[in-house]
Amino acid sequence: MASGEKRALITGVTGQDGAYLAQLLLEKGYEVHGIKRRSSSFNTGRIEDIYQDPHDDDARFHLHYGDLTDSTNMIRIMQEVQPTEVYNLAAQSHVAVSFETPEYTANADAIGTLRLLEAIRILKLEETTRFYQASTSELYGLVQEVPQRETTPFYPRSPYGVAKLYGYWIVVNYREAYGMHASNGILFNHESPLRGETFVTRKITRAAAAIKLGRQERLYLGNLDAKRDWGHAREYVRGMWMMLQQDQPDDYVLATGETTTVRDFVRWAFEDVGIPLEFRGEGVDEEGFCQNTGKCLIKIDPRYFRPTEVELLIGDPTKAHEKLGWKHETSVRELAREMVQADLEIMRDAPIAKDS
Ligand code: NDP
Ligand code: GDR
Repeated sequence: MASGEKRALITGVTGQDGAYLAQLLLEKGYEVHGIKRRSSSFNTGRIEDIYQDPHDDDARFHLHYGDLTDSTNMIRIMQEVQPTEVYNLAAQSHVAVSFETPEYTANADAIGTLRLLEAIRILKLEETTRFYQASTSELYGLVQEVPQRETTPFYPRSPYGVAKLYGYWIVVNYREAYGMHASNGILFNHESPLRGETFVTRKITRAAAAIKLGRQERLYLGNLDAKRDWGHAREYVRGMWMMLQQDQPDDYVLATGETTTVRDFVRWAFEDVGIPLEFRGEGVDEEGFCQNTGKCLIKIDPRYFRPTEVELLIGDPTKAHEKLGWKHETSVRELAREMVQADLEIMRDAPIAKDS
Protein backbone atom coordinates (compact mmCIF):
# COMPACT_ATOMS: atom_id res chain seq x y z
CA MET A 1 0.00 0.00 0.00
CA ALA A 2 1.42 3.37 -0.99
CA SER A 3 1.98 5.70 1.95
CA GLY A 4 -1.05 7.92 2.58
CA GLU A 5 -3.37 5.36 1.01
CA LYS A 6 -6.42 4.51 3.06
CA ARG A 7 -7.62 0.99 3.72
CA ALA A 8 -10.84 0.38 5.60
CA LEU A 9 -12.17 -2.75 7.26
CA ILE A 10 -15.95 -2.81 7.74
CA THR A 11 -17.63 -5.40 9.93
CA GLY A 12 -21.33 -5.77 9.09
CA VAL A 13 -20.73 -4.76 5.46
CA THR A 14 -23.81 -6.69 4.31
CA GLY A 15 -26.11 -4.62 6.56
CA GLN A 16 -27.84 -1.31 5.82
CA ASP A 17 -25.05 0.95 7.10
CA GLY A 18 -22.26 -1.30 5.84
CA ALA A 19 -23.57 -1.04 2.29
CA TYR A 20 -23.82 2.77 2.36
CA LEU A 21 -20.45 3.16 4.08
CA ALA A 22 -18.63 0.83 1.67
CA GLN A 23 -20.01 2.83 -1.23
CA LEU A 24 -18.96 6.14 0.33
CA LEU A 25 -15.41 4.94 1.05
CA LEU A 26 -14.97 3.50 -2.45
CA GLU A 27 -16.04 6.87 -3.85
CA LYS A 28 -13.39 8.48 -1.65
CA GLY A 29 -10.70 6.23 -3.13
CA TYR A 30 -10.32 3.80 -0.23
CA GLU A 31 -9.44 0.15 -0.54
CA VAL A 32 -12.39 -1.41 1.26
CA HIS A 33 -12.48 -4.79 3.00
CA GLY A 34 -15.74 -6.11 4.37
CA ILE A 35 -16.50 -9.01 6.68
CA LYS A 36 -19.49 -11.12 5.75
CA ARG A 37 -20.96 -14.13 7.53
CA ARG A 38 -21.30 -17.51 5.96
CA SER A 39 -24.99 -18.04 5.29
CA SER A 40 -26.98 -20.84 3.66
CA SER A 41 -28.72 -18.26 1.53
CA PHE A 42 -27.50 -15.23 -0.37
CA ASN A 43 -26.80 -12.33 2.04
CA THR A 44 -24.94 -9.82 -0.15
CA GLY A 45 -27.97 -8.26 -1.86
CA ARG A 46 -27.27 -4.80 -0.45
CA ILE A 47 -23.71 -4.70 -1.84
CA GLU A 48 -24.47 -6.16 -5.25
CA ASP A 49 -23.98 -2.80 -6.95
CA ILE A 50 -20.47 -2.31 -5.60
CA TYR A 51 -19.29 -5.92 -5.87
CA GLN A 52 -16.01 -6.25 -7.77
CA ASP A 53 -14.58 -9.44 -9.21
CA PRO A 54 -11.63 -10.38 -6.94
CA HIS A 55 -9.80 -11.63 -10.05
CA ASP A 56 -9.72 -8.09 -11.34
CA ASP A 57 -6.28 -6.53 -10.63
CA ASP A 58 -7.90 -3.14 -9.99
CA ALA A 59 -10.45 -4.46 -7.48
CA ARG A 60 -10.64 -2.19 -4.44
CA PHE A 61 -13.52 -3.97 -2.70
CA HIS A 62 -12.78 -7.29 -0.99
CA LEU A 63 -14.93 -9.59 1.12
CA HIS A 64 -13.72 -11.91 3.88
CA TYR A 65 -15.72 -14.55 5.70
CA GLY A 66 -15.87 -13.87 9.41
CA ASP A 67 -17.88 -13.64 12.58
CA LEU A 68 -17.50 -11.34 15.58
CA THR A 69 -17.86 -14.32 17.90
CA ASP A 70 -14.62 -15.85 16.56
CA SER A 71 -11.46 -14.20 17.97
CA THR A 72 -8.84 -15.98 15.89
CA ASN A 73 -10.76 -15.15 12.75
CA MET A 74 -10.82 -11.45 13.72
CA ILE A 75 -7.08 -11.47 14.43
CA ARG A 76 -6.28 -13.17 11.14
CA ILE A 77 -8.39 -10.77 9.05
CA MET A 78 -6.95 -7.77 10.89
CA GLN A 79 -3.43 -9.08 10.22
CA GLU A 80 -4.11 -9.70 6.52
CA VAL A 81 -5.80 -6.36 5.90
CA GLN A 82 -3.75 -4.07 8.21
CA PRO A 83 -6.50 -1.45 7.97
CA THR A 84 -5.95 2.25 8.60
CA GLU A 85 -9.62 2.51 9.68
CA VAL A 86 -11.93 -0.09 11.23
CA TYR A 87 -15.69 0.49 11.28
CA ASN A 88 -17.38 -1.94 13.67
CA LEU A 89 -20.93 -2.06 12.35
CA ALA A 90 -21.63 -5.77 12.84
CA ALA A 91 -24.17 -6.61 15.53
CA GLN A 92 -27.26 -8.54 16.40
CA SER A 93 -29.03 -5.23 15.91
CA HIS A 94 -32.68 -6.05 16.57
CA VAL A 95 -33.82 -4.85 20.01
CA ALA A 96 -36.85 -7.18 20.27
CA VAL A 97 -34.78 -10.20 19.14
CA SER A 98 -32.21 -9.44 21.85
CA PHE A 99 -34.79 -10.40 24.50
CA GLU A 100 -34.96 -13.84 22.91
CA THR A 101 -31.22 -14.23 22.27
CA PRO A 102 -29.59 -12.22 25.08
CA GLU A 103 -26.46 -14.36 25.41
CA TYR A 104 -25.70 -14.37 21.70
CA THR A 105 -26.38 -10.62 21.54
CA ALA A 106 -23.88 -10.01 24.35
CA ASN A 107 -21.32 -12.24 22.67
CA ALA A 108 -21.54 -10.52 19.30
CA ASP A 109 -22.28 -6.91 20.32
CA ALA A 110 -20.27 -6.57 23.54
CA ILE A 111 -17.46 -9.13 23.42
CA GLY A 112 -17.27 -8.85 19.64
CA THR A 113 -16.21 -5.23 20.07
CA LEU A 114 -13.59 -6.26 22.61
CA ARG A 115 -12.27 -8.93 20.23
CA LEU A 116 -11.66 -6.35 17.52
CA LEU A 117 -9.93 -3.93 19.88
CA GLU A 118 -7.76 -6.77 21.21
CA ALA A 119 -6.89 -7.83 17.66
CA ILE A 120 -5.61 -4.30 17.02
CA ARG A 121 -3.61 -4.38 20.27
CA ILE A 122 -2.18 -7.90 19.80
CA LEU A 123 -1.00 -6.95 16.30
CA LYS A 124 0.43 -3.65 17.61
CA LEU A 125 -1.66 -1.62 15.18
CA GLU A 126 -2.70 1.01 17.78
CA GLU A 127 -0.60 3.71 16.15
CA THR A 128 -1.85 3.15 12.63
CA THR A 129 -5.44 1.95 12.96
CA ARG A 130 -8.40 4.16 13.85
CA PHE A 131 -11.57 2.57 15.23
CA TYR A 132 -15.25 3.48 14.89
CA GLN A 133 -17.82 1.85 17.17
CA ALA A 134 -21.51 1.73 16.19
CA SER A 135 -22.95 2.92 19.48
CA THR A 136 -26.62 3.74 19.75
CA SER A 137 -29.34 5.94 21.20
CA GLU A 138 -30.63 2.72 22.82
CA LEU A 139 -27.97 3.44 25.49
CA TYR A 140 -30.24 6.25 26.76
CA GLY A 141 -33.22 3.90 27.23
CA LEU A 142 -35.36 5.11 30.11
CA VAL A 143 -35.64 8.87 29.75
CA GLN A 144 -33.20 10.78 31.98
CA GLU A 145 -33.00 14.03 29.99
CA VAL A 146 -34.31 15.39 26.67
CA PRO A 147 -32.99 16.02 24.16
CA GLN A 148 -30.36 13.34 24.68
CA ARG A 149 -26.75 14.39 24.18
CA GLU A 150 -23.24 13.03 24.80
CA THR A 151 -23.41 13.86 28.51
CA THR A 152 -26.88 12.38 29.18
CA PRO A 153 -26.69 9.40 31.60
CA PHE A 154 -27.28 5.96 30.08
CA TYR A 155 -30.09 3.61 31.22
CA PRO A 156 -30.41 0.82 28.62
CA ARG A 157 -33.70 -1.11 28.48
CA SER A 158 -32.87 -4.28 26.54
CA PRO A 159 -30.17 -6.95 26.34
CA TYR A 160 -29.15 -5.20 23.11
CA GLY A 161 -28.80 -1.85 24.87
CA VAL A 162 -26.85 -3.41 27.72
CA ALA A 163 -24.48 -5.21 25.31
CA LYS A 164 -23.92 -1.95 23.42
CA LEU A 165 -23.22 -0.22 26.75
CA TYR A 166 -20.26 -2.56 27.23
CA GLY A 167 -19.16 -1.81 23.65
CA TYR A 168 -19.32 1.93 24.33
CA TRP A 169 -17.26 1.78 27.51
CA ILE A 170 -14.65 -0.68 26.26
CA VAL A 171 -13.97 1.73 23.40
CA VAL A 172 -13.56 4.61 25.85
CA ASN A 173 -11.32 2.45 28.03
CA TYR A 174 -9.02 1.37 25.17
CA ARG A 175 -8.76 4.98 24.06
CA GLU A 176 -7.70 6.08 27.55
CA ALA A 177 -5.58 3.04 28.45
CA TYR A 178 -3.69 2.53 25.18
CA GLY A 179 -4.04 5.87 23.43
CA MET A 180 -6.04 4.33 20.60
CA HIS A 181 -7.85 6.55 18.11
CA ALA A 182 -11.21 4.98 18.96
CA SER A 183 -14.53 6.85 18.73
CA ASN A 184 -18.16 6.11 19.51
CA GLY A 185 -20.88 7.34 17.19
CA ILE A 186 -24.04 7.46 19.31
CA LEU A 187 -26.42 7.22 16.41
CA PHE A 188 -30.15 7.70 16.65
CA ASN A 189 -32.40 5.58 14.41
CA HIS A 190 -31.56 5.88 10.74
CA GLU A 191 -33.48 4.26 7.95
CA SER A 192 -33.49 3.96 4.17
CA PRO A 193 -34.81 1.74 1.39
CA LEU A 194 -32.04 -0.68 2.48
CA ARG A 195 -33.38 -0.94 6.04
CA GLY A 196 -33.94 -4.49 7.33
CA GLU A 197 -37.54 -5.61 6.74
CA THR A 198 -38.34 -6.29 10.43
CA PHE A 199 -37.49 -2.80 11.73
CA VAL A 200 -40.66 -0.80 12.15
CA THR A 201 -40.25 1.84 9.41
CA ARG A 202 -39.48 -0.69 6.70
CA LYS A 203 -42.14 -3.06 7.95
CA ILE A 204 -44.62 -0.19 7.59
CA THR A 205 -43.48 1.04 4.17
CA ARG A 206 -43.43 -2.50 2.77
CA ALA A 207 -46.92 -3.16 4.11
CA ALA A 208 -48.30 0.14 2.78
CA ALA A 209 -46.98 -0.77 -0.68
CA ALA A 210 -48.22 -4.35 -0.48
CA ILE A 211 -51.70 -3.35 0.75
CA LYS A 212 -51.95 -0.72 -1.98
CA LEU A 213 -51.12 -3.36 -4.58
CA GLY A 214 -53.62 -5.82 -3.10
CA ARG A 215 -50.88 -8.21 -1.99
CA GLN A 216 -51.45 -7.96 1.78
CA GLU A 217 -54.62 -7.69 3.86
CA ARG A 218 -53.45 -5.85 6.94
CA LEU A 219 -50.45 -4.84 9.06
CA TYR A 220 -49.89 -6.05 12.63
CA LEU A 221 -47.83 -3.75 14.86
CA GLY A 222 -46.92 -3.28 18.54
CA ASN A 223 -46.46 0.01 20.41
CA LEU A 224 -47.67 2.90 18.24
CA ASP A 225 -46.88 5.50 20.91
CA ALA A 226 -43.09 5.02 20.84
CA LYS A 227 -41.27 8.10 19.59
CA ARG A 228 -38.12 7.94 17.53
CA ASP A 229 -35.68 10.45 16.04
CA TRP A 230 -35.45 9.06 12.50
CA GLY A 231 -32.86 10.19 9.93
CA HIS A 232 -31.46 8.91 6.63
CA ALA A 233 -28.76 6.21 6.80
CA ARG A 234 -26.77 7.63 3.88
CA GLU A 235 -26.19 10.85 5.81
CA TYR A 236 -25.28 9.03 9.04
CA VAL A 237 -22.49 6.92 7.50
CA ARG A 238 -20.88 10.16 6.31
CA GLY A 239 -20.82 11.23 9.98
CA MET A 240 -19.04 7.98 10.92
CA TRP A 241 -16.31 8.70 8.38
CA MET A 242 -15.99 12.32 9.60
CA MET A 243 -15.36 11.10 13.16
CA LEU A 244 -12.33 9.11 12.04
CA GLN A 245 -10.88 12.06 10.11
CA GLN A 246 -10.51 14.13 13.30
CA ASP A 247 -7.06 14.55 14.89
CA GLN A 248 -8.49 13.45 18.24
CA PRO A 249 -10.88 10.56 18.90
CA ASP A 250 -14.14 11.45 20.64
CA ASP A 251 -17.80 10.45 21.03
CA TYR A 252 -20.60 12.11 19.06
CA VAL A 253 -24.39 12.02 18.83
CA LEU A 254 -25.83 11.93 15.30
CA ALA A 255 -29.54 12.75 15.21
CA THR A 256 -32.06 15.07 13.53
CA GLY A 257 -33.41 16.69 16.72
CA GLU A 258 -36.99 15.85 15.68
CA THR A 259 -39.12 13.05 17.10
CA THR A 260 -42.12 11.22 15.61
CA THR A 261 -44.51 8.55 16.87
CA VAL A 262 -44.75 5.19 15.14
CA ARG A 263 -48.43 6.05 14.58
CA ASP A 264 -47.56 9.18 12.57
CA PHE A 265 -45.06 7.23 10.49
CA VAL A 266 -47.83 4.72 9.69
CA ARG A 267 -50.19 7.53 8.73
CA TRP A 268 -47.63 9.12 6.39
CA ALA A 269 -46.69 5.87 4.68
CA PHE A 270 -50.34 5.06 3.94
CA GLU A 271 -50.99 8.65 2.87
CA ASP A 272 -48.13 8.25 0.37
CA VAL A 273 -49.87 5.30 -1.27
CA GLY A 274 -53.18 7.17 -1.32
CA ILE A 275 -54.84 5.44 1.65
CA PRO A 276 -55.89 7.96 4.36
CA LEU A 277 -56.03 6.27 7.79
CA GLU A 278 -58.00 6.99 10.92
CA PHE A 279 -57.07 5.43 14.28
CA ARG A 280 -59.73 4.37 16.78
CA GLY A 281 -59.46 2.78 20.20
CA GLU A 282 -56.42 2.71 22.44
CA GLY A 283 -53.54 0.35 23.28
CA VAL A 284 -54.18 -3.25 22.24
CA ASP A 285 -57.71 -2.34 21.09
CA GLU A 286 -56.40 0.30 18.75
CA GLU A 287 -57.11 -0.20 15.08
CA GLY A 288 -56.40 1.83 11.97
CA PHE A 289 -59.21 2.08 9.44
CA CYS A 290 -59.07 3.23 5.87
CA GLN A 291 -61.22 6.38 5.87
CA ASN A 292 -62.56 5.66 2.41
CA THR A 293 -63.60 2.03 2.80
CA GLY A 294 -63.90 1.58 6.57
CA LYS A 295 -61.71 -1.49 6.22
CA CYS A 296 -59.42 -2.26 9.16
CA LEU A 297 -55.85 -2.18 7.84
CA ILE A 298 -53.81 -1.80 11.05
CA LYS A 299 -54.19 -4.07 14.07
CA ILE A 300 -52.23 -4.27 17.29
CA ASP A 301 -50.55 -7.57 18.10
CA PRO A 302 -49.23 -7.67 21.70
CA ARG A 303 -46.47 -10.04 20.53
CA TYR A 304 -44.69 -6.96 19.22
CA PHE A 305 -44.64 -5.22 22.60
CA ARG A 306 -41.28 -5.42 24.34
CA PRO A 307 -40.80 -6.45 28.00
CA THR A 308 -39.20 -3.05 28.59
CA GLU A 309 -39.64 -0.28 26.03
CA VAL A 310 -37.74 2.87 25.11
CA GLU A 311 -40.59 5.36 24.87
CA LEU A 312 -38.92 8.55 23.72
CA LEU A 313 -35.77 9.30 21.77
CA ILE A 314 -34.82 12.76 20.58
CA GLY A 315 -31.19 13.63 20.02
CA ASP A 316 -29.17 16.83 20.22
CA PRO A 317 -26.56 16.74 17.43
CA THR A 318 -24.99 20.13 18.32
CA LYS A 319 -21.52 18.70 19.06
CA ALA A 320 -21.36 16.85 15.73
CA HIS A 321 -22.50 20.00 13.97
CA GLU A 322 -19.96 22.25 15.64
CA LYS A 323 -16.94 19.92 15.65
CA LEU A 324 -17.47 17.76 12.56
CA GLY A 325 -19.61 20.09 10.45
CA TRP A 326 -22.17 17.25 10.21
CA LYS A 327 -25.86 17.93 9.84
CA HIS A 328 -28.79 15.80 8.66
CA GLU A 329 -30.47 16.84 5.42
CA THR A 330 -33.47 14.58 4.87
CA SER A 331 -36.55 15.13 7.04
CA VAL A 332 -38.42 12.13 8.44
CA ARG A 333 -41.37 13.01 6.21
CA GLU A 334 -39.16 12.89 3.10
CA LEU A 335 -37.58 9.67 4.35
CA ALA A 336 -40.97 7.98 4.65
CA ARG A 337 -41.85 9.03 1.11
CA GLU A 338 -38.57 7.73 -0.33
CA MET A 339 -38.98 4.38 1.42
CA VAL A 340 -42.59 3.98 0.30
CA GLN A 341 -41.70 4.76 -3.33
CA ALA A 342 -38.83 2.24 -3.24
CA ASP A 343 -41.07 -0.45 -1.76
CA LEU A 344 -43.80 0.18 -4.30
CA GLU A 345 -41.25 -0.52 -7.02
CA ILE A 346 -39.89 -3.66 -5.36
CA MET A 347 -43.35 -4.90 -4.42
CA ARG A 348 -44.71 -4.85 -7.95
CA ASP A 349 -42.70 -8.03 -8.69
CA ALA A 350 -42.39 -9.42 -5.17
CA PRO A 351 -44.12 -12.46 -3.68
CA ILE A 352 -46.95 -11.78 -1.18
CA ALA A 353 -45.43 -10.25 1.99
CA LYS A 354 -45.59 -12.32 5.15
CA ASP A 355 -46.19 -10.95 8.63
CA SER A 356 -42.72 -10.09 10.02
P1 NDP B 1 -28.12 -4.38 10.19
O1 NDP B 1 -28.85 -5.29 11.07
O2 NDP B 1 -28.69 -3.95 8.88
O3 NDP B 1 -26.68 -5.02 9.85
C1 NDP B 1 -25.95 -5.74 10.82
C2 NDP B 1 -24.75 -6.37 10.15
O4 NDP B 1 -24.01 -7.13 11.12
C3 NDP B 1 -25.10 -7.36 9.02
O5 NDP B 1 -24.10 -7.26 8.03
C4 NDP B 1 -24.99 -8.70 9.73
O6 NDP B 1 -24.74 -9.78 8.85
C5 NDP B 1 -23.79 -8.43 10.61
N1 NDP B 1 -23.65 -9.35 11.74
C6 NDP B 1 -24.58 -9.67 12.67
N2 NDP B 1 -24.06 -10.51 13.58
C7 NDP B 1 -22.77 -10.72 13.22
C8 NDP B 1 -21.71 -11.50 13.74
N3 NDP B 1 -21.88 -12.24 14.84
N4 NDP B 1 -20.52 -11.48 13.12
C9 NDP B 1 -20.34 -10.75 11.99
N5 NDP B 1 -21.31 -10.01 11.43
C10 NDP B 1 -22.51 -9.99 12.04
O7 NDP B 1 -27.73 -3.10 11.05
P2 NDP B 1 -27.54 -1.57 10.61
O8 NDP B 1 -26.75 -1.52 9.37
O9 NDP B 1 -28.84 -0.88 10.69
O10 NDP B 1 -26.68 -1.01 11.84
C11 NDP B 1 -25.25 -1.06 11.83
C12 NDP B 1 -24.74 -0.96 13.25
O11 NDP B 1 -25.15 0.24 13.84
C13 NDP B 1 -25.22 -2.08 14.18
O12 NDP B 1 -24.17 -2.36 15.07
C14 NDP B 1 -26.38 -1.45 14.93
O13 NDP B 1 -26.53 -2.06 16.18
C15 NDP B 1 -25.89 -0.02 15.04
N6 NDP B 1 -26.91 1.01 15.09
C16 NDP B 1 -27.87 1.08 14.12
C17 NDP B 1 -28.78 2.11 14.11
C18 NDP B 1 -29.86 2.21 13.07
O14 NDP B 1 -30.81 2.96 13.31
N7 NDP B 1 -29.72 1.53 11.93
C19 NDP B 1 -28.72 3.19 15.13
C20 NDP B 1 -27.63 3.03 16.08
C21 NDP B 1 -26.76 1.98 16.03
P3 NDP B 1 -25.94 -10.50 8.02
O15 NDP B 1 -26.22 -9.60 6.85
O16 NDP B 1 -25.33 -11.80 7.65
O17 NDP B 1 -27.10 -10.62 8.97
P1 GDR C 1 -35.41 0.26 17.55
O1 GDR C 1 -36.07 0.05 16.11
O2 GDR C 1 -35.89 -0.72 18.54
O3 GDR C 1 -35.59 1.71 17.88
O4 GDR C 1 -33.88 -0.08 17.25
P2 GDR C 1 -37.41 -0.69 15.63
O5 GDR C 1 -37.68 -0.14 14.29
O6 GDR C 1 -37.31 -2.17 15.78
O7 GDR C 1 -38.51 -0.18 16.69
C1 GDR C 1 -38.85 1.20 16.80
C2 GDR C 1 -40.07 1.34 17.68
O8 GDR C 1 -41.21 0.82 17.01
C3 GDR C 1 -41.97 0.04 17.92
N1 GDR C 1 -42.78 -0.95 17.18
C4 GDR C 1 -42.30 -1.97 16.45
N2 GDR C 1 -41.03 -2.34 16.15
C5 GDR C 1 -40.86 -3.42 15.34
N3 GDR C 1 -39.61 -3.79 14.99
N4 GDR C 1 -41.93 -4.14 14.85
C6 GDR C 1 -43.22 -3.80 15.15
O9 GDR C 1 -44.15 -4.45 14.71
C7 GDR C 1 -43.42 -2.65 15.97
N5 GDR C 1 -44.53 -2.02 16.42
C8 GDR C 1 -44.12 -0.99 17.15
C9 GDR C 1 -40.93 -0.59 18.82
O10 GDR C 1 -41.52 -1.07 20.02
C10 GDR C 1 -39.98 0.59 19.02
O11 GDR C 1 -40.43 1.41 20.04
C11 GDR C 1 -33.22 0.40 16.06
C12 GDR C 1 -32.16 -0.62 15.66
O12 GDR C 1 -31.63 -0.26 14.43
C13 GDR C 1 -31.05 -0.66 16.69
O13 GDR C 1 -29.98 -1.48 16.20
C14 GDR C 1 -30.52 0.76 16.91
O14 GDR C 1 -29.51 0.75 17.89
C15 GDR C 1 -31.66 1.68 17.31
O15 GDR C 1 -32.64 1.66 16.30
C16 GDR C 1 -31.18 3.12 17.48
